[in-house]
Amino acid sequence: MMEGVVGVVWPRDWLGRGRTLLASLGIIFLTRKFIKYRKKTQLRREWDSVGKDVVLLHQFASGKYCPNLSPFALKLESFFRLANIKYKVDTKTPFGPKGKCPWITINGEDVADSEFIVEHITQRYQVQIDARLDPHKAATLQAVRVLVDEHLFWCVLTWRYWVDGCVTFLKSQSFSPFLRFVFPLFMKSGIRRRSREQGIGRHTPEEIYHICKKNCSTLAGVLGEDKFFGGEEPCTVDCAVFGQLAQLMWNAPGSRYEALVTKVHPSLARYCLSMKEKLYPDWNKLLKPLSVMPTTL
Ligand SMILES: N[C@@H](CCC(=O)N[C@@H](CS)C(=O)NCC(=O)O)C(=O)O
Repeated sequence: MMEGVVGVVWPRDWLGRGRTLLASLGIIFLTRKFIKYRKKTQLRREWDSVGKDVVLLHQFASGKYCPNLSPFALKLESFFRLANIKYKVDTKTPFGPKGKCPWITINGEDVADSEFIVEHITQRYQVQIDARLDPHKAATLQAVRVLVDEHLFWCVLTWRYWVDGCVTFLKSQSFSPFLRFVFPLFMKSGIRRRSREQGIGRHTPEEIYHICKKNCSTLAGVLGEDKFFGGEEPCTVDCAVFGQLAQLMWNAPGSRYEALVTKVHPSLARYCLSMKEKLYPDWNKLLKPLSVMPTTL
């Protein structure tokens, strides 16, 4: 009897065996597809349960000193707070339809890319926080936004993961011992390759620092004596600037990159503290584990 079953499942001829192998691969493929589909349906149900018109922000878990290691996630969370948009956070699925973090789900619809999300929410909720900006100021701030999101970001990313090999960065995160071990293995080579493709990775570490310093000096110049980039009150672009500068201020402890905001341009550190005070009365509660870094200027 047993032999008979074996004979059917694993026959003697190669054609029969090939058929069995093909059928097995088909079953594995379909099972994986089914598991993936079920998981997605379950997740979708969870995401939809946040309620109508509530934004679900998918992002990474908090760090020790700063609510997010992703400048773009911090940008969005700051924007939702500034614009009084109801939101909840999901840290289980940080990577969205474009393979990047952050992204959002709202009323069953997924939107990816922080800037598209800002535009989407601004339009949908008729957000008016930039209404007081004159066209010249608004245009200048857009240029500042591109500077931080597309240029400063690459300097910090390349230094954090490749040049510094994640050493300083890991001090600011509450990763598990396993993640602490594997994270640099992947990130170092991955970011090296991508930074080289982008272009910044072709510069020396000194040159990358120089570019970052120049960016910070430009930001300090634009900020001038103002409290926020938007003036007396923050505007949408402040959220992007804060998201990026917070990475230097809180996620680069003891490094010369941190010193760019705390020592070289203390007006930028004061700015970070003003944004934190304005938008995050619960800052310390968001951190994981609760640990407050002294911020003396
Ligand atoms: N343009 C995107 C950039 C998002 C982005 O680069 N996110 C990083 C985390 S800070 C990411 O997901 N990286 C993963 C990857 O590129 O594979 C946005 O504004 O949302």
